[in-house]
Amino acid sequence: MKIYLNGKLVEKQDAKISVFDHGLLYGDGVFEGIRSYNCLVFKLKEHIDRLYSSAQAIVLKIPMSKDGMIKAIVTTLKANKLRDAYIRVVVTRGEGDLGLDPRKCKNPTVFIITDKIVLYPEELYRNGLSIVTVPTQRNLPEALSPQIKSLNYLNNILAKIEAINFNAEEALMLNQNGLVAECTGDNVFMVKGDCLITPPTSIGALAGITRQTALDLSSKLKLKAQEKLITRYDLFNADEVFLTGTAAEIIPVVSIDRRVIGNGKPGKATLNLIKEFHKVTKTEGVRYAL
Ligand code: PXG
Repeated sequence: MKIYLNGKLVEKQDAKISVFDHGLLYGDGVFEGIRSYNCLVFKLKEHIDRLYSSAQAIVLKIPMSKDGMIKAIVTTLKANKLRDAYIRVVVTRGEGDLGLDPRKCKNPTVFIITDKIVLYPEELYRNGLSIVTVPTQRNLPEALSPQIKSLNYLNNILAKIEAINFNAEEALMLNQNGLVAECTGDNVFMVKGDCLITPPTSIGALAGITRQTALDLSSKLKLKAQEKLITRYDLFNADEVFLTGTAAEIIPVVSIDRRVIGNGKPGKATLNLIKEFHKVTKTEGVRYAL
């Protein structure tokens, strides 16, 4: 497996970075998770724009242009002969000393890993996920913007541990006001009547790219898309609930806190949305040849 590391393709065993890299010492860096489907990189421009916005927000200058980054991603995919891939792009502050001061880090570290994707097991797409509300709240947006896809995912990892401890697949995270924010690596949606509802990003949810795709597809499903504050009460009374994310795509939720959602089976709107989503991933994206 070839890894892109600071301008070169290297073998996996040679893809090493310094223990003084601030990405490791302080979680000082940003990342993106992207997918390619049959040689089409899905929403590549959107992911690259978000990566550069995350970097801008932490005053990190990515040492290459957006076009250069796109070329590096495609080069890595080709080198690994991957038609379908999960692409992880990481930019760290780089090597510094044992102090927070980012001025000591002269060269950001850039690496790109392309690998086969491990999805949730197929039966969960057919039967739906069970999720639980966890005690760990989403980071306060006033303290650290949830729009920054930073290398510090401890907030989400603690939530994931709590979900696993309760034998659930995913954690439903609330914000400081008890409002539904998102899951640990996915946005949350509900269907009620003819409305497709997701919380606004201002309450502490990432502006997910799959989330936006689902909102864009709502009219095809004759659903009215709404960004609205939602509580657990709303989810318990929803017809359908599902999650969206680059890794999970669109996955139905059939139980929350061991309470059955809707009729306990993946709903019609969710299943139709999954179909429409697959159509988009088959036809849209940045094409590369192997
Ligand atoms: N919320 C959070 C907190 C995320 O990290 C999403 C929502 C979904 O966004 P996209 O743009 O992917 O639709 C994410 C996505 C993974 C993984 O490998 C995914 C994410 C982060 C870390 C790991 O499953 N992010």
